[in-house]
Amino acid sequence: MFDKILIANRGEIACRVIETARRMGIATVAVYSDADRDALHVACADEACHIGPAPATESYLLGAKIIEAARRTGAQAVHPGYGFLSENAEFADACADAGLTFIGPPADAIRAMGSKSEAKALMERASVPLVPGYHGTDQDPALLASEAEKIGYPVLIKASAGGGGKGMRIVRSAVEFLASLDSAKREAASSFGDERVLVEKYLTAPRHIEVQVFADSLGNAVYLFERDCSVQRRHQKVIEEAPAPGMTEARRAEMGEAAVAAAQAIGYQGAGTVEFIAEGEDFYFMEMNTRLQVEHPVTEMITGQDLVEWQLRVASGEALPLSQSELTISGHAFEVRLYAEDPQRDFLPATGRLLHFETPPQTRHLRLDSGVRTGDSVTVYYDPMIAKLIVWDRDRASALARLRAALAETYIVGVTTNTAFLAAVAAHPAFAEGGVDTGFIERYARDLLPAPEAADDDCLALAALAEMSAVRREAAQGALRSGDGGSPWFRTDGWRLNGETRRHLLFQEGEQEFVLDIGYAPGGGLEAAMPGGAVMSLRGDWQENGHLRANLNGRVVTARVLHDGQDFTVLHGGRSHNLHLLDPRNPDLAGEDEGGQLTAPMSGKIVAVRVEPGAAVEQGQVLVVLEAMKMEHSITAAQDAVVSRVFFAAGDLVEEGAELLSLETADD
Ligand code: MV4
Repeated sequence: MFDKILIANRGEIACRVIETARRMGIATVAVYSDADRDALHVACADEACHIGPAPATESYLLGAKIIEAARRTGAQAVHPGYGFLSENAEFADACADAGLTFIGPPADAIRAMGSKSEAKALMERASVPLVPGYHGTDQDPALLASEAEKIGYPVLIKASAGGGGKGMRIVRSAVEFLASLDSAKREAASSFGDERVLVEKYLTAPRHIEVQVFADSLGNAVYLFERDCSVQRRHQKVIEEAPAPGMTEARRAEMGEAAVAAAQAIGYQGAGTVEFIAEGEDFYFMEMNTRLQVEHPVTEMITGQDLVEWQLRVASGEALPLSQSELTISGHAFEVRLYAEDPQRDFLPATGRLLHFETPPQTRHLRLDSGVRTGDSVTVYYDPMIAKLIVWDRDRASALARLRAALAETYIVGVTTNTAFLAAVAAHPAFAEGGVDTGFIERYARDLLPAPEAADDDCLALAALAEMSAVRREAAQGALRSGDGGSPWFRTDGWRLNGETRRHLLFQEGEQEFVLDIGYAPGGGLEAAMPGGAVMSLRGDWQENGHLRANLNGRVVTARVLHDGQDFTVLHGGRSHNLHLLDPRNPDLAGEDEGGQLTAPMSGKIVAVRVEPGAAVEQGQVLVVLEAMKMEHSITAAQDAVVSRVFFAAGDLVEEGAELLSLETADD
């Protein structure tokens, strides 16, 4: 076994690998960019090497820097995690050339699965079931059209070099074929530098079922059963589970054996995933991922195995820890990916500092794989995944109940997240039924993306209690400092020296405003007239753990209220509300004129700056094009103006709210 390994990754997967290495007594070396000096993965490792500036192309994607770091620290092997260099055959070769073990498959196995059409040809020879279609080298459009006719419409044109949905075109009838072929070829050429395509029967409502495989260097190979990852949004997985709902023992063995055959056909070693799409009784090979995947924890939960430990054993030349007959499934597991993104704004990635990050405590039923902690920032430089929440229980229904409960007790403040969206998916009756297909999210988008609910009376009452108790505490501290123990501030009946026994509290949330009229009640506690007219009696105490335990009209409610100056975040009932208290003595400049500058509406990359300083622009004219989450957004002039300064250029990464350019308008 290795004495020391280097982890060529960051975030949760780097932490995950370090954890197993530590348990096995293997020393760890982390690598980090400028943006990750204080990151959790650096703190967890025994040693760490700086490898460059924040952009991944200048740090985590630079194989030479990573190999140099391994040399310098005496690491014997490199774990690539997922993403970055994990499926880069040249990097795997470079590791071998430097005398380092790449903890992953042989470079040639990565290459064999890199091309879709070559992979299909290999799989065909290994008798792995393929979607009916054409994946030959002759690319004559007339031939492709006649193949489409043979397959029968609808068909799907895919880029041979592609993956992940890029360059795909659905063709519903023969009249559309040649036009779709042209556009698929153009996209394939620009995305992959290779315009070759293949044509397949298009399955309209498939499920995504993938099989975990493992092979060692001694010729053994096993499957660790399947994961169902059908709940996806634009090819991004949202919830994964194991085992797949409705899977029979016979089908499981059939798919598992096909997956093992696929791995053996390319001389595979290490952890791999064979992806299938399944419809009805049929399943077909899609692609093979030659890495440990994000969703591997659900497999670990149902098999009781540590897949990183398996990877380390196999890479160091040991045999697989278990044979096929020794592997069994116990219970059911779900994983959700908590992302910094805004479901209300087309899931645009969000950035910011995690002011508060809270999940229920980890138990054998709940696992949290995270690469960040409270106080860390989510930046534009890397994938915005915050953590993975994984639950396990004896059966699917119990595990799903645990997932819902865990999401209801997950509170993240400081960055917008998909937590409420995940909770809506987990709560959906069609998902509870099990066995949804890849169209689930689109089909139920209306249920899953409800308009955000306004703060209700309970939420406002909790914020008001926090404000009133803060005022009382400040006053009490003032009295203590002045040694005036008999100060009327200590009285709880609301008597006030300045006679201010009632207050109007004006809370703002987004565009909405809420006014409460609150005061001390004659019998003790507080009484508030709520915005809708209801009257509530309120009492509350802060508990040791920072929770506010309140009594609202006789109901006992426990919530977390984070209070920072005029800003209150109320975390209650699985929802989070940000309320801003308008201070009557120091009113904010509401409706401040921001005409003089133009800021980035979201974090992303500048694709083009269409104007120069001095340019006169018209209302509606495109000034800057910003790319975020693989989509382009045009930023236009709100009124006629002259550009005075431009702060960024094409290729720059910008954070949400960054000033892009300054404008002079006629009335300035
Ligand atoms: C398909 C398909 C239907 N029929 N192939 C999407 C990305 C790539 N991994 C393969 N994909 C698909 N290939 C045929 N012949 C539907 C998809 C597909 C999909 C597959 C798995 C999970 C989610 C998906 C979402 C949309 C489309």
